[in-house]
Amino acid sequence: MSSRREFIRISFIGAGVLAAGAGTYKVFKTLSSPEEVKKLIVDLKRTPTYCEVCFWKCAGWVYKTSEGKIWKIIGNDEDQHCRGRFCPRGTGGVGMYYDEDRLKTPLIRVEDRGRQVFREASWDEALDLVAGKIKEISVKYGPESLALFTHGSGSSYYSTLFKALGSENIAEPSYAQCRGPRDEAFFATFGEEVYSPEITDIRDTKCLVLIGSHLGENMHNGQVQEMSDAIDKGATIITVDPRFSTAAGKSKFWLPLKPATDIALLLAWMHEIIYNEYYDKKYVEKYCSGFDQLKAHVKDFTPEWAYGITAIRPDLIRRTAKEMADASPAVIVHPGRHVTWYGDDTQRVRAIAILNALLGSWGSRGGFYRPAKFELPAVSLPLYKIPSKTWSDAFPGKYPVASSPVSNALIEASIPENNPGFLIKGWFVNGTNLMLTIPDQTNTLKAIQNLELLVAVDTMPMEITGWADVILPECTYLERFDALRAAPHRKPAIALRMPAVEPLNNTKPGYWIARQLALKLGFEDYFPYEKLEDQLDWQLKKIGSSLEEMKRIGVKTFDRELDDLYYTDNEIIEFPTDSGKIELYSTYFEQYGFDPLPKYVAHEEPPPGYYRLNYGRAPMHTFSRTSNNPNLTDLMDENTLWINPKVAKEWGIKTDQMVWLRNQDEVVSEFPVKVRVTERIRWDSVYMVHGFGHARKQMKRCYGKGASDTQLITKVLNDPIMGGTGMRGNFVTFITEKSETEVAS
Ligand SMILES: Nc1nc2c(c(=O)[nH]1)N[C@H]1C(S)=C(S)[C@@H](COP(=O)(O)OP(=O)(O)OC[C@H]3O[C@@H](n4cnc5c(=O)[nH]c(N)nc54)[C@H](O)[C@@H]3O)O[C@H]1N2
Ligand SMILES: Nc1nc2c(c(=O)[nH]1)N[C@H]1C(S)=C(S)[C@@H](COP(=O)(O)OP(=O)(O)OC[C@H]3O[C@@H](n4cnc5c(=O)[nH]c(N)nc54)[C@H](O)[C@@H]3O)O[C@H]1N2
Ligand code: SF4
Ligand SMILES: [Mo]
Repeated sequence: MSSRREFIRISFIGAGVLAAGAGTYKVFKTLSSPEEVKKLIVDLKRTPTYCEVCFWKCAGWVYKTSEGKIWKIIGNDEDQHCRGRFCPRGTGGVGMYYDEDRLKTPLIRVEDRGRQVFREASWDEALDLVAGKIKEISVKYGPESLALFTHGSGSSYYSTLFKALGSENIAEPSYAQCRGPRDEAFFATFGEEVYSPEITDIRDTKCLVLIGSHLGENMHNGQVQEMSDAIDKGATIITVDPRFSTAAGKSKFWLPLKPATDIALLLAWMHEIIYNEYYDKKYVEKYCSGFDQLKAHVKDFTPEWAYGITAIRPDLIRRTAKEMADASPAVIVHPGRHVTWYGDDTQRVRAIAILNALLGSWGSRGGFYRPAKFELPAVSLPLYKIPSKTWSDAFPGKYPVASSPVSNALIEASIPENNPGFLIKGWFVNGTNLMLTIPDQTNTLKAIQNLELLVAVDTMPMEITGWADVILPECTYLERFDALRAAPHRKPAIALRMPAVEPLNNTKPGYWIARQLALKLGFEDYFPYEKLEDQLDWQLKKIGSSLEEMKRIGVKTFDRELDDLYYTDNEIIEFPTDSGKIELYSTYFEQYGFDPLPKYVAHEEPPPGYYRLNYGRAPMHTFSRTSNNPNLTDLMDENTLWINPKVAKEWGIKTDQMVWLRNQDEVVSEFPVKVRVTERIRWDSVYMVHGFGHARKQMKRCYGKGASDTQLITKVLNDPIMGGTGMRGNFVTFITEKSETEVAS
């Protein structure tokens, strides 16, 4: 098979609530959109949007008061992503607009990096400076020495600009810090990935297996609502998590495995399912290749073998394997989303993909459905220059299966000591707070210090902006048009985002910023529309709609071309893999020198007195982006450190006590964090919610609140297959008292 890098198959066809943990439920209930509220406000002026508080991109309505102030955002009933209800974060998105600490005007650094002193500038001056520097770097070192780090809706505009410049160094943290291993693992197995929103048919499932996916805290809206429905309909939930997550509280089986041992459990499940002949024989015979090799491979991986590794009792492994088999094919072993944990993540998710194939869930009702995506007409642009070097030439041969640029590889390529094939000299950072997003902060700073240009486009004075030479303030999603949302789902659909209000202060939409830079750089042909809304109207008219119509309805859903949400009995399917089959044995990985079948390899354990640093999500926050949001800080204004009672007793630590953390590399948390003593975490780990411990005083509400997991993730377990940054191999110990000088430093 040709590498996915050259060949990404677009395989789309044709054009709640989790009543989990009382806390989650209550928040969702009070903040979402009860019918009474909807009735009350239906006559008021409303504008459509899709949410930018996370990447589920729920479509909703923004309502304003009679004075024209944004009052409330609620879900659009027509939208498959949210089914008429927003999650607490989406509802609280209004706070992004009202946050008084927002960036207000372009800023230019006046002192060296590290001394965060800026002066205000006009857009013209700031953009002239950026365009001039981009041109200079591009001429001096070649356009490949420029890298774009980007996340969120604006990505497409800056990507166009970069491709016009001749650089394909365009990385999103949602690949190598998030779902990259999963995408490559499913691609190797089925020739297809699981997309976003995931194509999990949770609505109709009889058994949902969550391996570290903490739905209910991970508040991906549609999935959480469908999970709640499935539970109501009697589905079995099996949660594998060393922590008693909200989802574990809703599960028939909670398997509190020893961290980092999932592959052993997955192999034992395969053993049970194959050797008891629980697997879907017809499906496997018809669609899969490599069964005999898999059978031989898992021969010795008995539940007893796995017990010694995972601490999950053999009878529990057997019962849960049977439970999955009984539900087959209406069973989902969830692929997860943030899967960059231990460096063997692609192989772990491969094991998950194989298990789904054995159970016949791929293409089955209650398993994985076939997505449909609306293909919008594209504006024709001049051809892009073919770059002479791309990100993979920086370290030839590294991460051969990565199908998207690896953000951390671009950072490595910005450090001369690493002897990259070419050196990156300028970063353009849009909508990603790299300092809290990429592990090993010292390394990121080292890279930054070698740059000749760092531009940050953001809405808030986040950590990354402090290191920028030029800060460009974007207006929030509530104040701008963006590209039409056309994400895959059961039915093809499109959604419109338009401004509910004028941009506050001197902020501008992403499209405008990218286009102005393009004009200054001589690439106006790539941005043929002065205003994005004119382009949207052109696209919409081509498909028989219009901007006017979309302003009225917000979301337009289309029928599928064929009635083929699931495979049918007589269907002959050629999977886009080498063999045309679902590859239980991956010839694709083998070809690149990686294990064709997943293996369990033991990971390092915490040294005495240290605990594995575990992290995750809270229902009312998204990463670091919401920590200063006035509405959401009202609900949760700091993270806490979960400690098992046994450990707390050993250390004499009590709930609400403040502690600092020191990791295996002697890094001490900048701020103390409040302890929560709870049985819900194993004795060998501690847990905190990601996104807190902000160090910028400009963000008054969140400065110094809680601790930053990222600061303590100095050891990165790189996935050799696709470059993912495994972040769960860090160990911390407690500092219960710090001298005043230590605290001040
Ligand atoms: N330690 C640790 N690291 C992680 C994770 C973790 O759990 N722990 N999670 C990983 C995962 S799964 C992911 S997907 C990534 C997420 O990584 P990021 O997307 O970088 O996460 P955020 O911290 O939310 O940073 C978003 C930035 O965008 C800005 N922003 C918000 N809205 C807009 C907008 O409309 N326009 C612009 N221009 N900027 C905007 C915010 O102010 C913020 O600075 O992080 C990864 N890194
Ligand atoms: N509220 C909210 N929801 C979000 C987000 C958000 O910021 N806020 N971000 C969204 C994004 S981009 C992503 S990628 C997802 C991420 O969310 P998910 O993909 O669901 O989860 P992870 O962050 O990978 O995993 C967190 C869980 O893994 C468990 N865990 C830790 N170590 C192990 C282990 O060794 N084995 C097993 N089996 N489990 C382990 C933790 O205890 C925790 O419960 O969330 C999405 N949803
Ligand atoms: S899940 Fe919540 S935060 Fe994410 S897009 Fe939907 S409403 Fe917004
Ligand atoms: Mo993510």
